[in-house]
Amino acid sequence: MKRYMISAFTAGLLLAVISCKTGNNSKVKDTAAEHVIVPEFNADSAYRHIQAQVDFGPRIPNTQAHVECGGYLANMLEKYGAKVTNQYADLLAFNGTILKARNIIGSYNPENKRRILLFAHWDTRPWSDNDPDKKNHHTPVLGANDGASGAGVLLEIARLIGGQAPALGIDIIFFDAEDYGAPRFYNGEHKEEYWCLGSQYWARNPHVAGYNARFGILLDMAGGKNATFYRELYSEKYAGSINRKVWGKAKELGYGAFFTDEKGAMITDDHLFVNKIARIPSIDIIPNMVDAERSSFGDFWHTVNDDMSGIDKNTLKAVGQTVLAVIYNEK
Ligand code: AHN
Ligand code: ZN
Repeated sequence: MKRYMISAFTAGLLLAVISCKTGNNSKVKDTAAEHVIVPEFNADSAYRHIQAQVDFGPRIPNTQAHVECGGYLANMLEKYGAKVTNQYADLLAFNGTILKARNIIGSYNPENKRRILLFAHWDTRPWSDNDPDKKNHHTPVLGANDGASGAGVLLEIARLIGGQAPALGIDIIFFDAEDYGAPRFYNGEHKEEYWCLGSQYWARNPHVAGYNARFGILLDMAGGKNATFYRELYSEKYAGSINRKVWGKAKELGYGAFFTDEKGAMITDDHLFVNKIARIPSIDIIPNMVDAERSSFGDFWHTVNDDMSGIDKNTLKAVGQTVLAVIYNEK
């Protein structure tokens, strides 16, 4: 009887220890469930996606290189597990040219109503009209940074989403015909609506009826050496809290030198039309230098020098990792 009581006592003690342990374990599990795992952005992979686009040559609407690069971007999104929608449209440029445009949309978890929109333009400018040498003004821009960088970073993000889905549905859009705005040497009207033709078209004709997203992030020229990202002013106006979220996350990750906590310029870009027409609060990550002498975006901008030598993997990493951390932390 005594022996039985002792073993009952031991068993009780053992149970207490076990339950105590289980208690601890479940506590650990709870915190683990709250802690999201953000994938590691691979800047080498993003760089290769930029190189691949540049290797097609300038991606000007109505050219063979443009058709081929569009195929590449759509194939990569598909390879990385996105549901791909191609939006083809004839868009009217400032000079009467009809542009055979193609917006390329990659959707993850399309049935999820809670969504984030990531976008970049993929076309390149037909004129280097900001080049210091006037004889280059009719030479197309190669667009390593102005065009390929944003799409390259987003393709790397697509690869990672394909491997590990975040809580929200994600749409990645490569907008066409962003950079066909009237050149400086054009004597006619210069309207802001001559820029961003692809995003204006999509905002009026979303790929899904009644499309909405919690917010949008545009990457434009987000891969250059010594890039500094100021909080762009249309972004502040339409989506100030998203600016704060992104700049805060960048600082937390140690990328505060790229994402300086200061206001920048007001820039007509794809996010303006996503804000105004589609009414999705959207920001622009763009290196807008407020007091720069010749160009507010850097010396490469709309010149014949926008090639791979201006691309910096450190910038790609800072931008890519920050955007990933933001989207994986949304619930
Ligand atoms: C203007 O220069 C008005 N907007 C700049 C938009 C742009 C051109 N982004 C890349 N290329
Ligand atoms: Zn441009």
